[in-house]
Amino acid sequence: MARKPHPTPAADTPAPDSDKAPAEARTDTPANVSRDDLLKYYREMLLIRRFEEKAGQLYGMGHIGGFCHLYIGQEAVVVGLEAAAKEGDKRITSYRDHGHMLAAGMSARGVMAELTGREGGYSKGKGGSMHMFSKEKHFYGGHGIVGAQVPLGAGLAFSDKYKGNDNVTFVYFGDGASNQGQVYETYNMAELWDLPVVFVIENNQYAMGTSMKRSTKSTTLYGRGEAFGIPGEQVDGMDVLAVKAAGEKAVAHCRAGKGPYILEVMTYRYRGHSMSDPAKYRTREEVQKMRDERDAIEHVRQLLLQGKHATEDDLKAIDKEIKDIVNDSAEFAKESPEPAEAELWTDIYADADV
Ligand SMILES: Cc1ncc(C[n+]2csc(CCOP(=O)(O)OP(=O)(O)O)c2C)c(N)n1
Ligand SMILES: [Mg+2]
Repeated sequence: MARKPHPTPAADTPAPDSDKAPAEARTDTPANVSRDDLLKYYREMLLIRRFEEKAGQLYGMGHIGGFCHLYIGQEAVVVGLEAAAKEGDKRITSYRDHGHMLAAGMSARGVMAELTGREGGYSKGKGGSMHMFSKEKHFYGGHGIVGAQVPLGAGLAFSDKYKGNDNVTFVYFGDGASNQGQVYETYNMAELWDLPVVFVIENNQYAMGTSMKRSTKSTTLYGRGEAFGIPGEQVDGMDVLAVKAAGEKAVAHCRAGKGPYILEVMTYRYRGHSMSDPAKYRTREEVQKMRDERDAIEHVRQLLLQGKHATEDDLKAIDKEIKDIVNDSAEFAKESPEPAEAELWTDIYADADV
C-alpha cells in the first residue's frame, strides 16, 4: 500500500529535460570515439535522467519514503568515468547514488524497488536510497554520512593493492565533503601507500543550500592534492567525452602503480539538494541557463545528429526504449512486496571479503 504523499517539493525545476537545443552546440567528436560509443553514452545518461525523473514522481506520490537525492544534471560524470573503467574496478559514493548504480550496470528494477522499500530491492527493501550495494558490480554504497565513503574507498583500494591485482577504486564525493578533515587524512595515507584510487570530486557548486563561494576560500579543489604529492586536474563535467578522457589518464596513473589521482569534475545539479529543498539559494535563471547551454545529454544528441551518426527517429526509438525500462522498473517496484517482519533479524552482519 502506498504511504501518505509528501508535500510537493517547492521551487524545484519542473521543465522537461533535454528537449531544447543548446545556445552553443559543442560539436567536436574526437577521432577515437565511435558512433557506438556515443550511442552508448547517450543511452546511459538518458537512463539515469529518466530514472531520476520517475523517482521524483514516485516520491511525490508517496511511494518513496525518507530521503531522495536526485542526480539530474550530473549524468556525464559517472557515465564518462565508467567508460574509463574495466571489470574488477570498484566504486563508492555518497547518498546521491542512483546514477552511479545504474552506470555500474545494476538493474533499474533492483534500484527502484529499493527506493520504494520493497523485497525486490538491492537491500531487500531495508536500505532505501542511500544504502544499496552490489558486490557483483563492485558497488560499495551509497553513504549518508558526508565524506565517510572517502576513507572507506581508500580501504577498498588497499585491498586490491594487497592482493596484487591492477584494479582501481573510484571514490566519488562532493565539493562540500571535500572541506572535511578525513579527506586529507585519506589523501596522505593513499599517497604514502601508492593506493590505486581515483578521487572524484563532483563539484556541483553547492553543498545543500551553501554555495562554494560562501563556504570555501580556495576553490581549486583538485589543487589541494599538491600538498600530499597527488596529481590532479579539473574537468568539464558537462562533457562526457572530456570526463572519459580525463578518467583514462587518471586510471592509467593508478594502474601503473603511481598512487592516487584527483579529478575535480565541474558539474551542476538541476534539482534541489533533496526532494525537500526549497531552493532559495539560487535563481531559476541560473538553473535554466545550465540546462539550455550546458546540458550533457543534449551535447551528445547534437554530436550524434550533426555527425550524421543517428537520425531524429533513431533517437526517438532510444528514448522509447529507455522510457520502457524505467516504467517497467516503477511497475516492478510498486508490485514487489514489502519485506517480511522476520527480515529484521537478517543481514545484520556480513563477512568482509572484498
Ligand atoms: C557528517 C555530515 N554532516 C552533515 C550532513 C548533512 N549533509 C547532507 S548532504 C550535505 C551537503 C554535502 O554537499 P556536497 O558534498 O557538495 O555533495 P552534494 O550533495 O552536492 O552531492 C550535508 C551538509 C551529513 N549527512 N553528514
Ligand atoms: Mg556539492
